[in-house]
Amino acid sequence: MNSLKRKLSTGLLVPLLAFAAPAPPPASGRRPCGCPPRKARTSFLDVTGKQWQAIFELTFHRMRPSSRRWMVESRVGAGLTGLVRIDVLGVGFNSAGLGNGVARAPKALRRAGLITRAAACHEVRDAGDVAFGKPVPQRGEVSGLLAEDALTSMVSGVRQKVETILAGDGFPLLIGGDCAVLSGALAACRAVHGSVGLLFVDGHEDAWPPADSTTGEAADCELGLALGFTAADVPAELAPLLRPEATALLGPRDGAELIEYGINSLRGSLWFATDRDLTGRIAASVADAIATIEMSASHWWLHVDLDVLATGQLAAVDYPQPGGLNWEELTELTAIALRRPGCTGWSITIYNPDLDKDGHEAARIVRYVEEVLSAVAHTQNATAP
Ligand SMILES: [Mn+2]
Repeated sequence: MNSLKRKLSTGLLVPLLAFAAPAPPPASGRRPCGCPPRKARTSFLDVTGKQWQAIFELTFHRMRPSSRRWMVESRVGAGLTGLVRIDVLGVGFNSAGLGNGVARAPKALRRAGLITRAAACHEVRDAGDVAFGKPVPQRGEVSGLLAEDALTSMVSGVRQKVETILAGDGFPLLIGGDCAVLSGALAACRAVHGSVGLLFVDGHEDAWPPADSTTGEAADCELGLALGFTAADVPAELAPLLRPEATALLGPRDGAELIEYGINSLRGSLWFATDRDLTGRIAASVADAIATIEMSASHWWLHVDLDVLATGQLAAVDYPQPGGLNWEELTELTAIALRRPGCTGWSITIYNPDLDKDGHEAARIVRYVEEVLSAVAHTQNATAP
């Protein structure tokens, strides 16, 4: 990159055809013909600056198998392929209304070297922590949600910080806390990009109506609320903002529990694959999920609840279940997602340092982040001109 920059006259925007990557298979019959689309990624490099400024991804669809007419789809995105700076934002929020458990994760992961290890393969800035009101572990009378005031101030705080990061061309990496942090991230994306999609990777569906939740934790409910599937009288910060056709669920395995409690599953309402559905076909499944999301949303968020992993892979979570993915599968899945220009931010939630006295689980999570970023950086190096 540096030698390239030296060769180029400064002050010019130089279009560079980066590569032509094999495209994922068409996800539906909306394509003009059955032949595989061709993709090219064009980048404009500001040689006076330090970073790639934008990535334009072009997809060419032939109208008919032998036709000379092509339909061109273009998409502008940042994504990690854009060599943008990663801004790490801690959100030590525990939906149980407590200051311990998952609330301590950002501190524990920083202590385990998250920032420095991630910075080994990418430009990384520590954007600090989101401040929010003191949680009180009581359920709201109207919403049924625990620690409602702290929850709404946390969601607003995340939204503001993520909006600032996105407006500054950074790539937000949110470290929870639990899944309630997602509400603020989605709101920020929608405010900045106009609409938002979601690749939701979680051992649970997180779509309990708050009043029916046995715990009252917002982290049981955030996806159902974001989709507007659960009719609930909740604060404006948790209003629906996500369309089901722009949402994909990977790895949920709490179907039996939902049946037991009479809670509607999201299966059948949107793109959905349990841990078993994903076994042996991670790459194809993720490509299909993303292709589906991108039919409806040019920008989408990647949410990773670490309880998508099997307990044997990560035990430091509050709600373990049988089954689950292994680290290699989660790493592969995450790297595929982060290579997409439409991926606009990433959250990692649910690690509980109180269940990890010697810190070995924190070290493994940091290694996961490092391996993912290394895989993404490797793609960049292999494809950069
Ligand atoms: Mn979750």
